[in-house]
Amino acid sequence: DEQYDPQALQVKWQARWETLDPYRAGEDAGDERPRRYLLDMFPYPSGDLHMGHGEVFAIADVIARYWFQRGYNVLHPIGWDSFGLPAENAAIKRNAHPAEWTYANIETQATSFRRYGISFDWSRRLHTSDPEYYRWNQWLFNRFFERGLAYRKGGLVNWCPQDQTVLANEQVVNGHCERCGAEVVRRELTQWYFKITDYADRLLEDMDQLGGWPERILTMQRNWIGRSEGADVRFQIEGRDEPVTVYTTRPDTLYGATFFVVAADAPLAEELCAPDRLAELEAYRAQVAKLSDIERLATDKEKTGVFLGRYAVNPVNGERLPVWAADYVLSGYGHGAIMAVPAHDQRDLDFALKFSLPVRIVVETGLPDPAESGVATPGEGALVNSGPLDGLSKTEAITRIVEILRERGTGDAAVNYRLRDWLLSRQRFWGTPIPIIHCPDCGEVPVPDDQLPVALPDLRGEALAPKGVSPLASATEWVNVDCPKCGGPARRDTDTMDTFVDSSWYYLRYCSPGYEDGPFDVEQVRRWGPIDQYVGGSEHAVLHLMYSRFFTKVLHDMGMVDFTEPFVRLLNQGEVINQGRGMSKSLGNGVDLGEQIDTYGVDAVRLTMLFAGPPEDDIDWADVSPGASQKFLARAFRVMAEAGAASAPGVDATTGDLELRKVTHRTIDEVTRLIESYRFNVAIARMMELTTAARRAIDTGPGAADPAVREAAEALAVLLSLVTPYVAEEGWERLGHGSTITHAGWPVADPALLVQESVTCVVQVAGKVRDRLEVAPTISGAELEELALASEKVRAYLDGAPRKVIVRAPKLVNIVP
Ligand code: ANZ
Ligand code: ZN
Repeated sequence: DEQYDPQALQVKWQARWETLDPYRAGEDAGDERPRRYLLDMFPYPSGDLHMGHGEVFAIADVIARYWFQRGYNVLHPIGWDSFGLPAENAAIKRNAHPAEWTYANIETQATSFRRYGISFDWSRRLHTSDPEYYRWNQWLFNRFFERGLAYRKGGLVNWCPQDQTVLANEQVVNGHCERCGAEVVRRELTQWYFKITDYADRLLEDMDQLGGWPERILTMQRNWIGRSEGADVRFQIEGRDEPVTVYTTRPDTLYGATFFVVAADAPLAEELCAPDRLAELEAYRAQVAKLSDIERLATDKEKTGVFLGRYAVNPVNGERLPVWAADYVLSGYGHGAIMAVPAHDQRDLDFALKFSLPVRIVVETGLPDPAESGVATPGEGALVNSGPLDGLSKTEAITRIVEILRERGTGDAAVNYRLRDWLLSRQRFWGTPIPIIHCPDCGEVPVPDDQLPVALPDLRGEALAPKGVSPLASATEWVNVDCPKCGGPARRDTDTMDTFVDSSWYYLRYCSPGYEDGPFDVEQVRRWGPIDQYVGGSEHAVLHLMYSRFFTKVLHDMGMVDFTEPFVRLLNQGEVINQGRGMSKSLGNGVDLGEQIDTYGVDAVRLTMLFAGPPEDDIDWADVSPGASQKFLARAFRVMAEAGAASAPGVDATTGDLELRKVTHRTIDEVTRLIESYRFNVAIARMMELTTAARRAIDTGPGAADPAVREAAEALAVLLSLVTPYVAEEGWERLGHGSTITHAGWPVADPALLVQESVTCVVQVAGKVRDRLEVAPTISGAELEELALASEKVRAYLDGAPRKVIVRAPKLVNIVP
């Protein structure tokens, strides 16, 4: 039977793979095969797999299957990032437990993954919402706590009024909650933090190990960390003992400072405020509290502020600078206060012009006067109006002013970061309980390791409704415990961890998923780590991908992993869109992965995903044709089936048709290089050409029984096995091979058959064919003309120089005598 029936192949081969278990990683320590670790960002169980999953998992699977064929011992695990808000919101709506929704969706996705033919090692499956997993989140929290890397502090935090929980800075996108889109507000709360700022420099420096990452992601991380160099300058405030320090990247402009600004929401504003202006400040603060940092920093925002009735003293020239409170200075950045240099900083200039404050140029840039143009001049130039700095360049002036400040004890060089500590506590239920007990006498006491996990209490439905404090607080019996230290009455911490904690180390757990003596077996991680190739979306650029790097470094410092970067290479796939736009319910342009598979078959859908373009590019489903993919696969299937029926394995290919052999070996050679460089779409185009060549050899060439046809068909099966495993398996079986194609071995191109192909060029004299030349397909017009005119057969018809030569390289030369 030579009918291509994708659904029948799926049923047949899925069952075989279940029994053969061909994708299990070799665990034997004596296994000498080189190891490779491939990882897809694990899915969130929000429902069934969608088109985006279809793309990313197909991409990663090509790489895994290529490594299998090359003989590597491959680790390609799967698990679920199964804590999080959607499950909780669904549970409230349905008066159920979040676990019900979560684990049902996990089963749905697992079934779809198996059908989709992804080469996972299922024996390593994990779910972060299992107590066996989150126990180790708690264990790791305790280690961080011991090292001073987990701490609690009060301060202004981002609060999502919709989800009723705090958010990390990384989860606030343009002032809105990353999850639900609600506008984030600021609240004063005591929360748990991880001290990621201690690792800011290493997160930057170690980027030189990340040559295999997209430059775009590195840039985003670099900007997020936001390291800048400058100086801390201490200003005395009239009528106050304590000086106030400001951070500036431009200490060279110190003589150009004409006023002084503190963040309106900082406690300092209140401290510095003259008593008769307090009411005005309070009113202003109420207005500022409604704004996000992004809005406050926006350059086009109308400047606002209040004068505090006080003066700061410039440490280098004794000038009195009026002190203002304004929203464009942030409380959480630098020292929450600035020296304002309106001539050379646009925000300061906007403020100065609004409130009629002086503008003094101290860097001569040759540009129009900022006070008149309204445009600040932040560029380079010679210093003026700056006493000892006059005439110096910006760099010289910075060095000099830092020396001066240091001598006088009023300042020093300083480095500043935009990166803030990672706020990790959440006031929601479906996450890892923070393993801390609050004791009135002993303070924060970690739950002893041997009492972990601190399992979630059994709450469901209404009890989970967001109310601003964690739902765990209502589980009285769970909350009230004895202090592990003094035995006195104490209370459990009722917050849960940000789910990004779960994903910060899951890749290590896969190396020893059942391990019970720690989060992972150090020995196994040494064997498999770091991850050779990570595949996933770029939406995690400064979230998961930054947190994971941080965790790895801490674990390195604890002596638990011997590398400092978890992901050697990173591939960010594009999105699957439809009609030029992201798929969404409101646009009604959603495409369902399951339906596509039902219609065209798994292989055709996978092929379509990969053939659409380079993996980094978006795929517009309106522009692709899974139907055409299916037709191609039917042709490929028939080539393999006919070759299989006409000859047996083991024939001597060297006796086969030379033309077809050349095509086969050239295809192998090119596809190898294309797969290595992740140009899967071009590799597939080559496979299509090979199929066409084999078809032609069967129909109009030496016939199906020719050894070259078998050679072509066998190569085609293995090449296709990376992309379309079902048809490849069936073809391989029809070609007379047993077991599974997964480890058949990558074909090797014979260099002798890679010599460049030639084309026949027809040479005409006065419209009649006089010679045929075998030439390289890439020959230039000039070369070809020279060859044609040198031909004896042509010269016999020429009497001296021709009147005209028309060259159509490489196929035709027409000579007019
Ligand atoms: C004086 C000055 C003159 C500045 C000049 C810039 C240009 P980065 O590079 O992002 O670190 N700044 C300091 N603390 C601030 C805060 N809490 N809120 C808002 N702005 C703050 O930026 C450092 C610069 O941002 C500092 O250098 C300061 O303005 C401002 F011609 O000081 B500069
Ligand atoms: Zn105690």
